[in-house]
Amino acid sequence: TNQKQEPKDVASQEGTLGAFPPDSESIASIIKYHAEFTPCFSMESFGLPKAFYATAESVRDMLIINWNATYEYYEKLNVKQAYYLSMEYLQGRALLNAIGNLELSGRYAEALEELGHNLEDVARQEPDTALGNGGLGRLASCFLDSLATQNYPAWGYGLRYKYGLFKQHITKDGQEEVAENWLEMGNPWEIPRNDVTYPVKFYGEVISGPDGTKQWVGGENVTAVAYDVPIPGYKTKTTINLRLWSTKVAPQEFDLRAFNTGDHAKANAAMKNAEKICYILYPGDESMEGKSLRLKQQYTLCSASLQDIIARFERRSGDPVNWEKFPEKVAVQMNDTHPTLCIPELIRILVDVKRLSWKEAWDITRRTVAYTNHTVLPEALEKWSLKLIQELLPRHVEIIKMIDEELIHTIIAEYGTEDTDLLLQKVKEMRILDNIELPTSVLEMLPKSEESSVVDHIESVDISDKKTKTTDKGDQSQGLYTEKKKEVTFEPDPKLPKMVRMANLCIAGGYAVNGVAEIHSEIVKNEVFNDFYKLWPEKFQNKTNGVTPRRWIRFCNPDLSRLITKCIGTEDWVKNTDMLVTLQKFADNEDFQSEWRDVKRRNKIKVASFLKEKTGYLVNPDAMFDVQVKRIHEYKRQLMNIMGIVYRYKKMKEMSPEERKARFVPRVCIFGGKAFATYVQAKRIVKFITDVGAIVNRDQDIGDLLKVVFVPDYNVSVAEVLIPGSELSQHISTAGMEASGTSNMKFAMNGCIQIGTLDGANVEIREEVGEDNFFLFGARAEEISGLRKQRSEGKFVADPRFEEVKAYVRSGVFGPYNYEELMGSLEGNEGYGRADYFLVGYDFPSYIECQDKVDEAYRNQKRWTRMSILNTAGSYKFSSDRTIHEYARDIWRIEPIVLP
Ligand code: HBZ
Repeated sequence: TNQKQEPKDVASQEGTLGAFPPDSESIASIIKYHAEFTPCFSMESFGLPKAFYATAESVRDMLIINWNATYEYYEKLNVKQAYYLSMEYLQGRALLNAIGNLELSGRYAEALEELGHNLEDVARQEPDTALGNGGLGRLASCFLDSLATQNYPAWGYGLRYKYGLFKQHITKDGQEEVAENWLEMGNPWEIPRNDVTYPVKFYGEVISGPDGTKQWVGGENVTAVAYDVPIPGYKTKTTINLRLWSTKVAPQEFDLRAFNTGDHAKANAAMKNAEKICYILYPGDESMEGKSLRLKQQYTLCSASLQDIIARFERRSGDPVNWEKFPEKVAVQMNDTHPTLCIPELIRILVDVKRLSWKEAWDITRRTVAYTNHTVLPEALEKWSLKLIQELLPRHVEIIKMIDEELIHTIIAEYGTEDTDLLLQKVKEMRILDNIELPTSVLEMLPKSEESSVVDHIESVDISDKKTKTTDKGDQSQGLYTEKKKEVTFEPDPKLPKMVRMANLCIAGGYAVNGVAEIHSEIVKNEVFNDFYKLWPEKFQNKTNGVTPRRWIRFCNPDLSRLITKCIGTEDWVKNTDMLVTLQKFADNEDFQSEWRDVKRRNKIKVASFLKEKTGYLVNPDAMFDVQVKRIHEYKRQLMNIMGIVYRYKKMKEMSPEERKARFVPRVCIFGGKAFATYVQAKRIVKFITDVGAIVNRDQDIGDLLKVVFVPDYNVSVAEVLIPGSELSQHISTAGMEASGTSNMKFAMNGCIQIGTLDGANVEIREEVGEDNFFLFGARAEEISGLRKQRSEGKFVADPRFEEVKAYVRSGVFGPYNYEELMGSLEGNEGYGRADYFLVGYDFPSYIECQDKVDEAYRNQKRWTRMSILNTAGSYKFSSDRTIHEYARDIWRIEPIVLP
């Protein structure tokens, strides 16, 4: 028969942390079993790709045992579960993380040795799971690790994009994007659940029943299929789930008749249309086309996940279902506004399908859903065209309109109808719907048009009738996120699109709203969403981000981890980072310092060989490794970094070799990060950095004193190599613009000292590691708007050193490429993306002066090592275990459940 033989070792496993963890011999036999019986590769050889695949499948077996046990236990106890809904997860590689969490790394290394392979080489075969753009997606992945490790009953929901974040090639023209086909060889970690499917509908129409019920009918139907990715906790049996949805054509949509009559194109169209939804990750950070597809993606995530959550709730409650209890069993966290449609979708299911009243459904929703904000940049706050939503999701528009109406009534209750000017201004700014007439129920409460002072100047407007004549009011409807305009009118401007502001919907529909670092949460409360804060102060919270110490110290930096464990006397710090504070006592201990430096040097050597392999550049491991890795964005100011380097280079060139050596510490300046494909200015910055590198790196006068390297295709795995081997890391965003940052935390954990502005989590990192161990420069958040104003009034006088750098670049030293757009963006008085909106020129002098202090500190290696140790010691707060604990306690109200 072709029946598969289950190897005894797996079948008899009581979970990998049970009484009999497999020894290396049985692991080797399980790996061989998979290579033979679940082959994804040809049979002749047992090369590295096949070895990786079979190894991963053997690990997956163990994870499935724990996954099942966890699932059954939650089911039995009917516990409250949190669900993290995110359009992005940046999981990176899973193999070393999984066997590390299962405490089987040593045995796996031995097993593979027996089979003729080296574990590290095998692990490098794994492609990065890059279903995200940057910080927001990586945060979601760190959260999953912390949830599992701390035994919290929680799941992640996301989309299984066929193509993840693009691969970045660096060519002579700068960045080139190449599709990332991460599923090409199959994905050993996923468990397809062909029986877990839900219908997802688009378009169609809403029909009303005689009893006032609504039905959404017709349209296009696709099927969402669940793919489960087990997420193991560290040293615990708890294995939670990341459920990713893929889409396929719904059976009724496939036109067999067309196919049979030879119209293959027609028959295929529906299939392609359905599959297209999960083809490709939407690259964030900037707007682009394909909006309808993106909205379909967002809705697919919300609809499939909620149907799944509701089905589980119903199954676990038994008959009859008490819907009142839904919020006691379910908490839904929206990772930014991308899953906002959760709100109307939950209401739709409860009202249209489960037949609850509007009031009941709205009440349940407002006790179930919570929202995390990750940005205050006006252009990044999502707005959707009402027309598009109307077309795609007609029933949801009705629901959103009802929520909007309810919100307006709340605003009226708050401000009264006495001062119409004020009331209308608040309504206009806080409404969910932008540039849309007011609902009749609201108009009825307001004084008639002729009594209203604000509409005096508008001719022939009959508000109660909603017939309006238009006047040219310019850009008023954009008022909420940009400048507040004084004039308030009722009538929509036909020249402006009607929009839905997703953040406003999240705040109205969610029971909690949180920012991701203290300074960011303050800006959310006191500036961007201040009106909402005044209305519902109890909703607003801060949850400072964190990163998992498993991936970001224990596994990526084994040498440092060993040293820390030796110093603390236990490995428990990996689960309880508060213990890292103990390192403070050893900061001045010479022996400890010297061991600490040795570890760093070994990691730097690894970085050096990595750079050689990826870029061809040879760097000196004794130079200071100075790193800026993150998405390329103007507000993150990679441009300031490279201009600082150009200044340094120019000064070096002006000096004699002796002077140069005495004045500057040798540095290897490393950049990495992807620019959004159509973000032209960001791509120019990439090109500029690589051009500077090309000139500086071959300059014989300079030699090892300065190297500039752009690492291509920065991703999670590259970060795991670079961060442990870095010494200085740059977090230099214009103050008030970086919500939190999370790589700053990873660098601190790995003993890197930061140069940074008082922005995002830098503020808290500096507090914890101590002012003396952080290189601070630049304007503060509260000064920024004043500085921009000064500039627009032509009052800014640039530092001569800044002028000198611009002129030097323009002189053509770095090649024939036209840097005019880059340099020009730093000049003039007006406009976003121009007139040095990000204040590079203003901060430049304090930045380069601060860099001198960095050199000075580095010359004294004892001082530097002390700073480095104190950074690791002070990083204890930035474990995502702490963050998740706070979410669980303050927002989700869930308790850890330890499996028996
Ligand atoms: O979220 C980042 C913030 O910029 C960063 O400061 C913070 O630490 C991190 C986690 O809280 N935001 C993003 O990464 N945002 C995106 O990647 C994004 C993705 C899709 C979009 C918009 C933004 O449509």
